[in-house]
Amino acid sequence: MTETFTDIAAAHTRAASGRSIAASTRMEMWQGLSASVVDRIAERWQATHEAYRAGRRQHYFSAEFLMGRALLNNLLNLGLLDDAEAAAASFGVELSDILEQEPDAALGNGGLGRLAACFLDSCATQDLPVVGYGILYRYGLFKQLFEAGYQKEAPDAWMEEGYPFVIRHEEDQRFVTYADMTVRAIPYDMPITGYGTDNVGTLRLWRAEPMEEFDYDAFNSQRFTDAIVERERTSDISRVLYPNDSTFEGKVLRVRQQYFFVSASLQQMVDNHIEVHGDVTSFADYNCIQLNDTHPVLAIPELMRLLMDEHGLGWEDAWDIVSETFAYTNHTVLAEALEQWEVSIFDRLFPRLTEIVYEIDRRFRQDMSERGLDGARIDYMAPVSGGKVHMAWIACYAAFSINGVAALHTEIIKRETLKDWHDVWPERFNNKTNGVTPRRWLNQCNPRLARLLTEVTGSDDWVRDLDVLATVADAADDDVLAQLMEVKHANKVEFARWIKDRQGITIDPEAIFDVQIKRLHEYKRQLLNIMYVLDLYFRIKDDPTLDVPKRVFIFGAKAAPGYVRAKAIIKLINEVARLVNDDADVAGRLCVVFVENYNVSPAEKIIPAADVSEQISMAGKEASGTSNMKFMMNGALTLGTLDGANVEILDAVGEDNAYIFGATEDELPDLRRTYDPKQATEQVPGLKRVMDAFVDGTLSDDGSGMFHDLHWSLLNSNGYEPADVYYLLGDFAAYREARDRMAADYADQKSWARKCWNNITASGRFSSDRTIRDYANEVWKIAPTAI
Ligand code: Z15
Repeated sequence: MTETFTDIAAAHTRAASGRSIAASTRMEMWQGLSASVVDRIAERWQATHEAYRAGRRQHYFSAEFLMGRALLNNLLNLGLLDDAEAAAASFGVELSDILEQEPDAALGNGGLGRLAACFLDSCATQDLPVVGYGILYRYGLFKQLFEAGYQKEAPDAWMEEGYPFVIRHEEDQRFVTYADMTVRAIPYDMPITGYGTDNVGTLRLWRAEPMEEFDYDAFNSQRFTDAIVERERTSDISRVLYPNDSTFEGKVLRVRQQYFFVSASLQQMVDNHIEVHGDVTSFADYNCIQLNDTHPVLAIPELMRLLMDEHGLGWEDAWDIVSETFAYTNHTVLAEALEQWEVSIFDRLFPRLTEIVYEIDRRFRQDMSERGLDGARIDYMAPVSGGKVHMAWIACYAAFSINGVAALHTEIIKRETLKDWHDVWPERFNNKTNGVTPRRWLNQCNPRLARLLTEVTGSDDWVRDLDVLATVADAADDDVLAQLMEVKHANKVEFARWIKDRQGITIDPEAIFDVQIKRLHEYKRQLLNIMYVLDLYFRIKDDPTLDVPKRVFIFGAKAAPGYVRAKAIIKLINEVARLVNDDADVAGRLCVVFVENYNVSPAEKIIPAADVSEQISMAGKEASGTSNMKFMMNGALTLGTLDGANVEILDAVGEDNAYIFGATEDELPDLRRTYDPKQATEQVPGLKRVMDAFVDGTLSDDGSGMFHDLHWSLLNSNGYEPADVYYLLGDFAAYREARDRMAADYADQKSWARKCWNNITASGRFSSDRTIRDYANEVWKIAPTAI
């Protein structure tokens, strides 16, 4: 008799709990269902490894993979949802309750890490021979708590209760050597299922462990604690994800992490290549590596080392291979994100790599002077200068492809950030506009909309080919639009219930849900958003008869623990929330919600319920943005600046279907020349009142002075940056006008619904399937390989 999924899930649940199903916890049921999924795909996973083994393959190197939850995603990909429902029913619980047990795998900070996760999904769905490589952090991104409105951080021990979706492969261990220690790198593989395919991709995450379980001599000779300490020092390497997003912090442990995972991954790749193809000379014909930002750039000197020191190649032959292997993605133009390591740190940790980096530097300088570049320019571009190793410059020199992540961003790096490299090698530069996976970000998180789209298009083909939606762009009659609004309304009701449960806040589903969710950073201008909220609050206080549509302002954001001003903005938003939510004069009209501990799974609840997508970074600063695409797919309208991928969203939907405001990237330099934030404060309607509220006691920072600092930074230069660096006061009037107009437009529900439909059906080009197809065809040169 064949075993049903329920039988298998029950067996795995009992194995996890050691008890009867009736006595098992829902967490143990989650373990049981998850183990059943792994059981179900094991044979195909093996077959996929074998199918990819001998052909050309792609390797995605990233310090971050922000995976979120895995179980529901896998059930949907494998067509197991009904089976899982049946299993849960037989256990006497709701499947949704089981799914809610799963911790987020938050092995990333924000956009860059989540992009890597979307890419893996698209590679698997399109049968592409791609493996992701990263670090199995024991602690993912910190948990955010609010205490008296302040952000507090708590450790995220996400695997502590066991995690069935990673499989340890002891037999595939490698050793990574630093000047002062050697550590074991043990791979843990996560299966990446695709939608509607049998192929199963792989994410390989390395964990650091001591060479010996224990130093037994030390252990047995009264030096017990020394033996433990040594253990801890090696395991330190994969202990924690650094919580900075787009800011460089020159910590030794961080560069150890970087070397750790690239060295282990390259050793394995080279070994595999030799095993299959006999020797290392054809390595670049079969292997390509995408560097997700500069975090894995040590792979460049490390591959040189392996080819020369371990496999006997000379410099030229090794460099030929290296320069045909690597492609580099740049994700930011912010200067503070550029990785520049002290040469002394390099020297202390990896002397051989330092030698190689110096030789790369020497040859680079020679090459450039032969091309006729002047000394100052060569020194600026050199891999080593001013006592620093410049990771981006090494990447630009060695990589055959350099790409930005949205059209505008790629133009800016060509023109400014990486101009000197573009002058020398224009052919290396290309754009790959980001995308997001429609599996997680539409089909999975928004089942009501998914059903409607399947009904209108006649099949679920759109889940694998989002361009299908364009064929029904004009098919929305009044009935479809009414259904669309019903879907949105139901999602808002569900979100309201969720936030009530989670944070005790009551919100009105009839209100406009206006959302900004992303890392807290000054350039993203959450401060501008909350300033508008304050302004609107004062306008209603001044004139209670003012006709303003009901609004719920939703925020979600983590600040890097050391980013003082970002933390001040969090406190400020929480204080405005308190002011507004406690004031009976605006009750039922305005409400501010700060979703605590924003992460992938909260995003899956928030986005389907959103009406307005806030994408308000100062033009030129947000490389792409990816939440903008998720909102669009789920029928929220963009309120944004012409920045990053917003430009392409506007292009896709047309200006009647998006709300664009503010200074553009090319206007800003001129505007800045005459810009006076003090004058703006006096002259722009509403601004003075808002600015005063920072410092006149309306909002309390408990005497810390942090609100004074925010106020001060908007009005004064600190000597090396201008006042109001991110042009909040300059864009305030335009933002207010666009946001007011947008809210007024919401009243015409039918015309609003039409805009939402236009956004959804135009979102095909923002599927990461499109992005990945472009990488595969234009950079990686790999083809789908179905098992
Ligand atoms: C990060 O999340 C991003 C850029 C970085 O340089 C680092 Cl270190 C982290 C983001 C960009 O800010 C965002 O605009 C982009 O959409 C995302 O990467 C993915 O490319």
